[in-house]
Amino acid sequence: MNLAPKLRPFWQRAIIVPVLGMLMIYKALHLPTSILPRDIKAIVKNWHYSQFWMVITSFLTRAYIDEPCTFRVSETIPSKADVAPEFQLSDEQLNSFYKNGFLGPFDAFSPEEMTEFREELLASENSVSPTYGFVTPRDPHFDNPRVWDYMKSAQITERVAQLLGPDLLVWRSQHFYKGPKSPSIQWHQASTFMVEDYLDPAIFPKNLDEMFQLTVWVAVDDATHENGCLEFIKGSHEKICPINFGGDDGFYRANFTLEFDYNEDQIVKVPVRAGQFIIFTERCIHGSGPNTTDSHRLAFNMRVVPTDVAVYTDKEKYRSVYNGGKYSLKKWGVSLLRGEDKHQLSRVRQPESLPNSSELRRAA
Ligand SMILES: O=C(O)CCC(=O)C(=O)O
Ligand SMILES: [Fe+2]
Repeated sequence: MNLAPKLRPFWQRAIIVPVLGMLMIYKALHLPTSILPRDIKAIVKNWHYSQFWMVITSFLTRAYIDEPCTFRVSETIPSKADVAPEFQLSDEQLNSFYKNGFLGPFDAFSPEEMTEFREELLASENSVSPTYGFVTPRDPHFDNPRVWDYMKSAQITERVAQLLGPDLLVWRSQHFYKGPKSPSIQWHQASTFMVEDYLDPAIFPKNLDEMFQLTVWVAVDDATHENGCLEFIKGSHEKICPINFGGDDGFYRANFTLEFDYNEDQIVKVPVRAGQFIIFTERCIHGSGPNTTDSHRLAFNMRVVPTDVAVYTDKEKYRSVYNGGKYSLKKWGVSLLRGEDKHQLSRVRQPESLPNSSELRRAA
């Protein structure tokens, strides 16, 4: 079933809305889900009543962008891992992260390193992913050892550990090629479905109110006001907002507008130079402006969870709402980024590193 968030013709809505009404009643009556077709079962099992209610009462014009949840900010914000002094976040930085939902930029790689890496990424931009069997920006860390080595840089892992804990997994990465004169990536946020499909969550945190995942976004080109640096609505990570289907904005193939009130002074644009990174929670509303220049803006990200968060569990494939295509997860697995995985909740695939990469880095 294609549940891409778009405004459907009236006749389709007139069919889908009563069906969703029946599914909500089915859920409320705790009727057996094992007899239902897979996609229908997923909706009955995974959707909260508030998700059904919003879609039904709006006649399929509004929906939560992701699983509804609120973020509980605690009074004291301790660092969650002991790290070497050079990587230690100050109390001010820790507080700022929890207050705003993002932190950075931090230095990780030199602009010279990024120049070389940029050429490599551009050369592989249109090549078929050995992991998925088609051209996709998803998960370059499985097939490009340099990407994996960059992700494992202590500059990154030691900062993230203080926010998420000592034992960390990467479950997804992506490169972002924003071409010359290309449109914005509109405001969005995510919790557990991770804007991938609307049937199953991708990640399964034990407590939705906690910080259960972070994104690390690394600039390969300088990201500027002109070519579309990342932008955040500070403090918006408290709750997941609804979207209105339709509108002018487009996020890949979907078409929606996020519903939220904010003041202009809550918008923070974060220009960075090549080799710097930003850490943020995907719950914080973010996006990036249009690229108005004649050159590209390249970046890559990774999604990090503590080892007590399961990912995909038994899921074998998913249909990406935004990137398009059916992804077989046969060759996918979580990759240990730092510490140890005592929980072993998900399938594992440890990417290869470049030969002698850690020795090289230590020597540098
Ligand atoms: O690269 C961008 O402009 C958007 C990145 C983003 O949304 C993400 O990394 O979650
Ligand atoms: Fe995002």
